[in-house]
Amino acid sequence: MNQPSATPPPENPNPSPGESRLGPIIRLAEVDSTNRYLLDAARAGEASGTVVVADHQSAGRGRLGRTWEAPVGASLLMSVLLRPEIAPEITIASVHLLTMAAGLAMADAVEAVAGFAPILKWPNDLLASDPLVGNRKLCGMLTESEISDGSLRCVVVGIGVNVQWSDFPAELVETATACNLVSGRDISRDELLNEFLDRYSVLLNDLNSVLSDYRERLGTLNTRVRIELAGEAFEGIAEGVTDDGSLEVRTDGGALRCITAGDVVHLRPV
Ligand code: BT5
Repeated sequence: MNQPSATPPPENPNPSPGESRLGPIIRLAEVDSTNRYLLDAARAGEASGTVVVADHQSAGRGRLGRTWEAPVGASLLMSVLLRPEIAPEITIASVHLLTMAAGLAMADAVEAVAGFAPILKWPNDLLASDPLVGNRKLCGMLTESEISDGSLRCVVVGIGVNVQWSDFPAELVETATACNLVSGRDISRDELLNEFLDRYSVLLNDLNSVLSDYRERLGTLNTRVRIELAGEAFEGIAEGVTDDGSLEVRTDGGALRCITAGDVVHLRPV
């Protein structure tokens, strides 16, 4: 692995007292996983707010043991370390707000930098809609928490966004897209990173409206969905998101099911 280089955050240089500030930014040419790197750094005492960005991951982590794949320079690959002091109202039960806030901040950052508004998909994806091929995955998020003695020690929010990529491997060619493909021009990972960090800092300072903003903007709601759980799949209408972040789905039989973890496929709006 190359030596990391740390740069102070260019954004939000004069935060008010009590206001959170993200940074420094540790830049790595190559790492197995920015989440793994930052979780280990957190155990060794790394400060809250530290951001890790890599040009390439050899073992990028997805949810449920899956992987995040991207060639060198194609995805913005980043993780943010948050300790409770940066967002004091966060508890083990409300960590999902940090991921929802990251999704909102990244959707706005993509719109500012690439000129299109991604669709938020439960639990933590951004999709880009293409009139010819439908919705494709632009961004995935993986939040990992460290808990000891029943207390939340730290949270690492990991985000992968396809920024500048045209030649997808066979396994992603029908499901993934990238900012440059949707906007039709080159997009800078650094610009997207800075726009994201500015917005995320603001949301972290006031998480009160995150859940309602997320509900309002979640493309999954009022959509016919297929829910894929371990060993089971069913269809229904996504009707709501509970305060603890679960997805409420009305099945075709009329029951309301609460999904805490699983995969969702957007079928069509209702
Ligand atoms: C996710 O998991 O979408 C979470 C991805 C988080 C990646 C970031 S990168 C920086 C940070 N450090 C890490 O180690 N991870 C985080 P999931 O919902 O399980 O989706 C994974 C699935 O998405 C894979 O099984 C593939 O089908 C697909 N996939 C993999 N790479 C992709 C890509 N670049 N673009 C679109 N889809 C991809």
